[in-house]
Amino acid sequence: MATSPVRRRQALFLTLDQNGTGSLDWEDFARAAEVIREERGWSPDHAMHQGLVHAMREFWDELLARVDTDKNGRISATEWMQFHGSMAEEVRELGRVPLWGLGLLQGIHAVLDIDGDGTITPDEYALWLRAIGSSHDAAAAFEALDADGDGLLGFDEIEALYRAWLLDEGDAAPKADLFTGAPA
Ligand SMILES: [Ca+2]
Ligand SMILES: [Ca+2]
Ligand SMILES: [Ca+2]
Repeated sequence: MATSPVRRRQALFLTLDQNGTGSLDWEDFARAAEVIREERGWSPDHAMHQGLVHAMREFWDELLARVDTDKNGRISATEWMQFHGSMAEEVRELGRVPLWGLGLLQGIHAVLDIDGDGTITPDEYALWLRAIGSSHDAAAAFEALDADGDGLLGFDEIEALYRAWLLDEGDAAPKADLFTGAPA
């Protein structure tokens, strides 16, 4: 059962809305950061925790600037679906993520790179999935996502995986959902 891009976008929204308010807000990301902090045993003032919160905050601010069209500080399901629809159009036309979207991609990479060393390991990916409350098999998803099989996700891979997440369907659909780890 292959997933469609629209379903993936909807599923990610529901997964990220951790506090179940029907919209995305900073609290959803702050919760994820807390889960990671507790699992890692970091104190609130630990440099890695602060670095991760900073990365999440930057990503969230960029997301709000791009997606929160009514400027109420929250992202509704409608805003979310409209944003991804227009991003998909642009990526399809250009064959790559437009320059203005690279900040968002860097933000995604920085959030998944939990220790901030520039690469995403299977362990970091598994922690991300737990932090957003996803119970999918992280190891299987990572193996499907790591196209060159070097055991890491680099920025170039994230860009390609994001394009596939955004656009590909049918037989070309990604074998695993980049953000939620769901199998195709
Ligand atoms: Ca809004
Ligand atoms: Ca890392
Ligand atoms: Ca890789």
